[in-house]
Amino acid sequence: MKISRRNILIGASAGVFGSAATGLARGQSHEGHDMSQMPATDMPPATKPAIRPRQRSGKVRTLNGWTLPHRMNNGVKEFHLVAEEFEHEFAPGSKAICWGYNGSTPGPTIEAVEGDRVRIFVTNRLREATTIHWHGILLPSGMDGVGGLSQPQIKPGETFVYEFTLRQHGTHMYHPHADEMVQLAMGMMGLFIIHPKVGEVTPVDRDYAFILHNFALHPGTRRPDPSIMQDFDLWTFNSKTFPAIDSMVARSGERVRIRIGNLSMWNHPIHLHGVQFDVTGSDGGRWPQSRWRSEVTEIVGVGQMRDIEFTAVPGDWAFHCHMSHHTMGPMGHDIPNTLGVDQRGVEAKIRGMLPGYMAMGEAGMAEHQDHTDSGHMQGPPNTLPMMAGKGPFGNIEMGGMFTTVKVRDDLAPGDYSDPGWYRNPEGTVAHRISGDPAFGSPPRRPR
Ligand SMILES: [Cu+2]
Repeated sequence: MKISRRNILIGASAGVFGSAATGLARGQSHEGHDMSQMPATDMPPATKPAIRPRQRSGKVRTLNGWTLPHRMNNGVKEFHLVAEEFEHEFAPGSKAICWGYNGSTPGPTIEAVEGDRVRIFVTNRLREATTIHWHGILLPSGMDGVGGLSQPQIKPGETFVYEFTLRQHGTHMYHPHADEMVQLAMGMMGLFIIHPKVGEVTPVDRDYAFILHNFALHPGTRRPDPSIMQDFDLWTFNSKTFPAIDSMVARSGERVRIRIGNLSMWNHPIHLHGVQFDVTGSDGGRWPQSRWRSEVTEIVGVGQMRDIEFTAVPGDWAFHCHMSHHTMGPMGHDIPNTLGVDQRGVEAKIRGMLPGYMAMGEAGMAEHQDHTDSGHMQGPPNTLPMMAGKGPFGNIEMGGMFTTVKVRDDLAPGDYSDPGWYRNPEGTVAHRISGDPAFGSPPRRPR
């Protein structure tokens, strides 16, 4: 295996999940009980709830995530989710104590097929009550998971069982409907994907999925702040920020679907370069082709799901939220605007008191990445730089809801490994032809 940053990341998270598993084995209340005495429906699917495997399974590729294994029990698909606390890394340099399921935020993706009967055990290992709402899924009222309304809360230490038959297909989510503001802000969410029973008219070759979210992790703190309503500093795809978000790879000509859910506190206009994509589905399932829309940006509103599909064309293509503050990492809010301000005098004075102080921002903010990358300017502990990521031509200057779609002619079908940077055909890259600001005679609007 080639050693890459991504491999190292996966290795690091395996360590985290490994210790979570140890904790589970110790604390499982049913461990050591004689399970043969219990009625089948009360029996959890495994003595230990699943933790993230190294090899991902399932037809959907959950960005930076994984699919929850199930077991069959008399024709019923059984899953086991555990609500719990663990340490999560947003990107190297920023970790927090988060809440989620089975050791991860988002929790593992549940995948099933229309017509399946599913039984889902939910164990609460938090210190407060929770429930799970199956967002967008058609089911009996008592299985809807709204604490107090459709069921009693699941108290700490308890396991509840949900059971229903899937009567639809589409891209769905699960999340708590108990102390929602806190539990969502801490990272509790997951994808629930239901494949159609009969195959799809236009099949897809690659099927990616992720959830948009936001976290408020104040400098130097270890837990997201649930009271923040707007000024978030971590804008995430599946609880990761660029450059820690996986690239989505495909072979030229393949049909790619990206399923996007939104459980954040903002709507996000999601933009893909290089193609016009079709918006083909939502929690309402895959739409009839007559309803597909050709777009390059699609707003995914809070609580909504959108599926987009396109035919892959070779290149490295940016894929990001179009709200520019959402593609950048933690930044000071309400800072003075230094654009156009000559700060040399101030800098000299402050340097007298604070050696190494450096004024910045007179011409723009892009210099920020050079300062933070080189290490001579460092943010407070446990914060990420606002701009990060290196490409083949230099700094990418992004840090939040940003990743790339990498399409190659020579990628084998089913190969998801990162192919490196695109090698542009000769003569197809923008390049410098002058270094003179007075170059040429461009027309200017007369004043
Ligand atoms: Cu956004």
